[in-house]
Amino acid sequence: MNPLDIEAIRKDFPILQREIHPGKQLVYLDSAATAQKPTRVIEAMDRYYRWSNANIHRGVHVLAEEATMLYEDARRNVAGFIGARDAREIIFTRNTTEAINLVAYSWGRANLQAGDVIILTEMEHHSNLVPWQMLAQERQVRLEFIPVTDDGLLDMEEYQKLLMLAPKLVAFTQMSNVLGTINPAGEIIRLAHDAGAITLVDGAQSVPHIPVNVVDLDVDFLAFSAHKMCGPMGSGVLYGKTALLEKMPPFLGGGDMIRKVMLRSYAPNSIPHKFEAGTPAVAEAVGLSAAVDYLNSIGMDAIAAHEHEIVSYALEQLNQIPGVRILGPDADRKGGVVSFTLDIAHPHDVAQILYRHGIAVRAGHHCAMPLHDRYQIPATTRASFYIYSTREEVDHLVQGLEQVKAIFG
Ligand code: C6P
Repeated sequence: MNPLDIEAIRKDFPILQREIHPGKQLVYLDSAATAQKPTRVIEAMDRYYRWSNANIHRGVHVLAEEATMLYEDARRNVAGFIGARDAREIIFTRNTTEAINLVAYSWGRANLQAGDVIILTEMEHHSNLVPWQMLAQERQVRLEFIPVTDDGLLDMEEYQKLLMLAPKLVAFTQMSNVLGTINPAGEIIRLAHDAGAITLVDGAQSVPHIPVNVVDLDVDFLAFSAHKMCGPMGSGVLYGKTALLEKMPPFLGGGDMIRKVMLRSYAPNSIPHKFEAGTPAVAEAVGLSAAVDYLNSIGMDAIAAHEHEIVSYALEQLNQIPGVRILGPDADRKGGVVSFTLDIAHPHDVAQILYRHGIAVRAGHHCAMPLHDRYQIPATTRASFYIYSTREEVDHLVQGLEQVKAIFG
């Protein structure tokens, strides 16, 4: 595979040219929090508002027709991107969090009773934890967790034991936002199905970075966010198999999700509209579609290969710094995320000093508190990479950490 032309790619992202301090250009190592946006996405949204803005599925004028067409084209484009057979299986949400809540409220409340078991993992983001905890409290559903090993992998033997509890649902992240671990999603799903469970994959970190095909995976629900894949904030996706979505009750009530309304009752619309109440984020769907085109023009295999190269280099370099402890597995089982601690400084202080050098990283628990508890550390500093990340940026990070050591040592 040809390596990416990173210099050309970086020119697509205006923000990367920004000087953060005099003479210090931005080194953006926080793409797991949100990715930067290429000109193509910014322009697609700008064009929509300048030229086609209208409410959709309602008007008869040309603007309404164009806006509706753009919104439904975006749905088809997203379906193609993840290999869905039918665009009706794509529900637009605000983000991954809302997509998972939709499943917990709609599927969960219609299908789960006291004593039913849901299997999650110890490495979940709060978004794939709290909605199930809320459901568990309300319905006395039992939550069980696949343990995480010391080197940041899921303990598959323990998983097989948990499956003997006949769970109704197995919900897990395909890629950890802290450890970077890429979980064996296909195998987890196959085993869950053999045990009679349905599956939900949190694809917030995987869909932007590695090829994901819902038919190959045979996953029942997949949730992800546009803003982590070069698209806008306020746009997310829930993929669901047609047979499941059709049986599920609506999530939110209001306009567009109905076929007919009487004073005391309503008849729901067909999928996907049944799950999209109210005026949707049309410009954001247009932006997401432009992001999909952008990622396709580069190729998801090439993106994954580039990030693998950068993360391998980062691990090699950071491992040479005494006092640095890196969480998670080796580069072969990891996406572009490196979370670490430094023995002599708090993660927040590390991030602050790196920022003085123009390097943007994230410090804290990264919305995965139970995972940090598992490793008995309150917080980590996290560097995360994307298509536009370079080896030189990793070198800046290493130099920045030397500065931190000089200050605290
Ligand atoms: N993680 C991070 O810095 P939303 O906020 O709904 O777009 O995505 C939630 C979410 C769900 N699952 C995983 C694995 C995630 O990483 C995230 C978002 C960001 O790690 C913001 S906390």
